Amino acid sequence: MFNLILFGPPGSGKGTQSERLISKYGLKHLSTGDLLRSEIAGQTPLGLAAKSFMDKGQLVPDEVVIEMISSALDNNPQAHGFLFDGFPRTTAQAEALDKLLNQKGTSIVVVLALQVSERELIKRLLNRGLTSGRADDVNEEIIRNRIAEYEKKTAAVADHYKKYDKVVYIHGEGDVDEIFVSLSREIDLRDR
Ligand code: B4P
Repeated sequence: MFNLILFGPPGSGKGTQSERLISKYGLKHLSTGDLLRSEIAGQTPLGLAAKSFMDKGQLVPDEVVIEMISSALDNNPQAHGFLFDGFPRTTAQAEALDKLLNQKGTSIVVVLALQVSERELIKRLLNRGLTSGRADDVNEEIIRNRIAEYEKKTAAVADHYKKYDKVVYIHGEGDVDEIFVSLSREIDLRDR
């Protein structure tokens, strides 16, 4: 089983590159952002609770997100591997993920970390806000909150996986196709 984490700050291209990678490698895409937005659209109790955090640019509580991923793993027993997008976002989430995968006799093979400057992140997210309808993309203050949450809580996830020598940094600015080639090269290097 080939499991990878696509890692990086908000707007670094995780969603964009995930779409391409799952179609090339046949992985099951697990995006906590997408899962949460679908709970919001369905007006479920989980979605209603998550919305207040997301609209402010804050992280949703760990236990909510971990439970959601745990169910998604259980619901996809036939998957050849998972691409985790936007998860884990805290060290507690990373430890929980390692444990869940371990119980299934598997683990994370590689963490591909996209690097993009803050100026470019803000530009991309404001631009997406023009058409996405996402409440967390329209306002620069909320975008800055999301980047601050990333620095405060999420950057440490890379340190967690560095202990196991699993992190590879990828330059995430420039042509989407070229970034995809760089990501694919790292996946191809690791025996599937
Ligand atoms: P996410 O849905 O994960 O939102 P994101 O980080 O903004 O997405 P992404 O990084 O994938 O966007 P992309 O670059 O593809 O999370 C939203 C919220 O959900 C969080 O703030 C949090 O509240 C909550 N949440 C999610 N997961 C959670 C968790 N595990 N724990 C707690 N809370 C959680 O796209 C950005 C834009 O850049 C697009 O418009 C794209 O077209 C553009 N772009 C991409 N690549 C480009 C390139 N190379 N050049 C130019 N533009 C590019």
